[in-house]
Amino acid sequence: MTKTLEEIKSRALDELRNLNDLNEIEAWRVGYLGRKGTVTQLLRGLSSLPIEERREAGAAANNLKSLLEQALAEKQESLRKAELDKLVQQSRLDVTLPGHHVQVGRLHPTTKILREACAVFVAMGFEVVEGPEVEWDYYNFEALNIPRNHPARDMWATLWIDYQNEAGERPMLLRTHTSPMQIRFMEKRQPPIRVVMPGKVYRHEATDATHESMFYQIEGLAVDKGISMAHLKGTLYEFARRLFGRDRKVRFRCDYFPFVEPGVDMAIDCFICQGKGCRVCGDEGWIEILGAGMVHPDVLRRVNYDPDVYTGFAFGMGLERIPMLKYGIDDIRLFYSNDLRFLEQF
Ligand code: YSA
Repeated sequence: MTKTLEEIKSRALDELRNLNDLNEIEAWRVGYLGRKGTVTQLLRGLSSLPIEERREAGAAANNLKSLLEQALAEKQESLRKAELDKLVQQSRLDVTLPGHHVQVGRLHPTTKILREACAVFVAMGFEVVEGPEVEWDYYNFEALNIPRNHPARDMWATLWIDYQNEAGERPMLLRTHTSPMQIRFMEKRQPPIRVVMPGKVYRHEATDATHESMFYQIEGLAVDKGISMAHLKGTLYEFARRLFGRDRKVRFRCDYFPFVEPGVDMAIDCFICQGKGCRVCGDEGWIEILGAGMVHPDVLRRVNYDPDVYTGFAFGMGLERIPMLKYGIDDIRLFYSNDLRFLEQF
């Protein structure tokens, strides 16, 4: 019996030493220590031995069982550790590998020019204020001398909000210009006023090289005693000089807006054709950047300012047209088509 146990022991330990895989080890366990395993069978067979041999053989067989169980536990542990070491080795940070390229964002060209333009006005003593893009008919039209059914409404192809009041009217819209901010600001403040009010505006119109259906405007307003057309022209000339440089030409022409009297528009000579006429300027040689004028006395009265005491000038400029003129961008639609090849140039 002792000889058999010694043979089993050395065979089992030899086999176990050469195993390197958890599945093989499990098969080894079943073969020796499982329900029908060699050692288990041996223990079961003890009952057939004579009583005097049984005790000694039983102790020896149980010792063998414990020894094999311990050898098994150590082997499993060392294999698990080896596997873990392998995993750690594989996932170790290799600082010599090339890194991932992180794309750095930048400001959109509209944001840049908006900040640049506002900074010029701030340097001239204007403050900066923003307002709502969804607007009431009253502020966008009525308070600006453009009542319902006034033909001037056709100048601003309007996107109306699908909301009806009790009278069955649709009084809400996406603002077509930043001019409603003139009224909102004057309702809240008293002269002297010097303010610029930038923001998005929306028009239901076909797009082309110089027209978008969503674009930015900067509204300007100055109200005080003794403000004249000379202040308007001086301010806008200075703005153009600071943004475009001394060499660009500026043109003022009479224009009509119901909320000013007199009204003008201001244009800069076309950067592409130098005033000769091309696709971008529509063969005019000039690109209009803003409408302006002296605030109409009725508008002043509407916000309870006395037009015999106060006068004011106002302007509304298309923001995207400024970088177009400054950097020679020949299509306004590039600004909002999210093409990185364009955006990365700024
Ligand atoms: C006029 C007098 C004032 O006292 C104050 C403001 C104004 C401007 C008026 N509110 C207005 O919106 N006039 S406008 O329709 O001629 O637009 C002003 C400027 O916005 C234009 O000169 C042009 O530069 C730009 N613009 C107009 N439609 C555009 C556009 N830019 C891009 N896409 C469009 N569809």
